[in-house]
Amino acid sequence: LLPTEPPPKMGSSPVLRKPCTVRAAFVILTLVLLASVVLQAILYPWFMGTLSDVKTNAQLLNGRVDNISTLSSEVKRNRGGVKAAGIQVQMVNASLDHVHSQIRRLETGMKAVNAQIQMLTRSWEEVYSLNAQLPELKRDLDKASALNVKVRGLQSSLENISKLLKQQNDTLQMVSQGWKYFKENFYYFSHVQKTWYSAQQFCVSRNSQLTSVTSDSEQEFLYKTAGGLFYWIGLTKAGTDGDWYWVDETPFNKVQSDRFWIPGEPNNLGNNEHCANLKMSSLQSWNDAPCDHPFLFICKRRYIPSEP
Ligand SMILES: [Ca+2]
Repeated sequence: LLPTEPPPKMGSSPVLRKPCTVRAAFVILTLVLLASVVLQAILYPWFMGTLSDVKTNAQLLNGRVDNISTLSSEVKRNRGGVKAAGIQVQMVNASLDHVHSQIRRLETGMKAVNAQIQMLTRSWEEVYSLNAQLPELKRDLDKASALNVKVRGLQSSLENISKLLKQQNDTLQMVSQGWKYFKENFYYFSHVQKTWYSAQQFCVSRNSQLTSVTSDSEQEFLYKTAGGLFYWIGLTKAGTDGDWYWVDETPFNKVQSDRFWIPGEPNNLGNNEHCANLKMSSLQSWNDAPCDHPFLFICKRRYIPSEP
């Protein structure tokens, strides 16, 4: 703040110039001091005001710095929060992926369910269609049942026809061998004469017996076929004084058989007539005769249909 010393004036002597210089310096110094005081009086308030402003600004700056620090710590805290939030976001993303996969699975399931529903719908339509056809099917079934009954009837008829044919075939075979058929029995009228016992043996060898007679019709058939010739029948006595019996084990009915004897027979002539024979061509045609007498004879075999 001190003014620079003015340069020395040229052309004066150093002795004359010395008091002037001191005064000038004194004046200048005084001026300077005054100027300094004035300046201080003027500048000091301004300087203090400026200093106060600087302090205020410094306080503001401090406050801002504090704010910045606070913000920084908050930023740090927020960073932790952001990290946690990042982890949460990752977890949420993972959950979302899981949910998406669940949704995809559900979609697949829904497609399968839809396919099943369509299939069931088609099946139901088929069932409905079949249901509509039921009355017609029932009518067809009724017809089939009726036909089945007819078929069974025809089958039964065929079986009967088959039995009859078999019977006829058996009859024809027997007839071709000389047997005669009458009311479910075959009869063989011999062409040679034998004693009663030999005749019975012959019949047995042909799977038959000397004939029994159990009805008028059978008696009529026999005597008419015999034609008046003598034929042994299967009636004989148990011992010389025993009862008459049929050799084929048919029970002998003495009362009903009386009408088949020739009147006056059996007379057991010579106490030697123990076998019976046809002698007359009539219902009353039986006679007792000696068993060892040779006569024609009649064998009888019951017709038993053979299995087809
Ligand atoms: Ca006699």
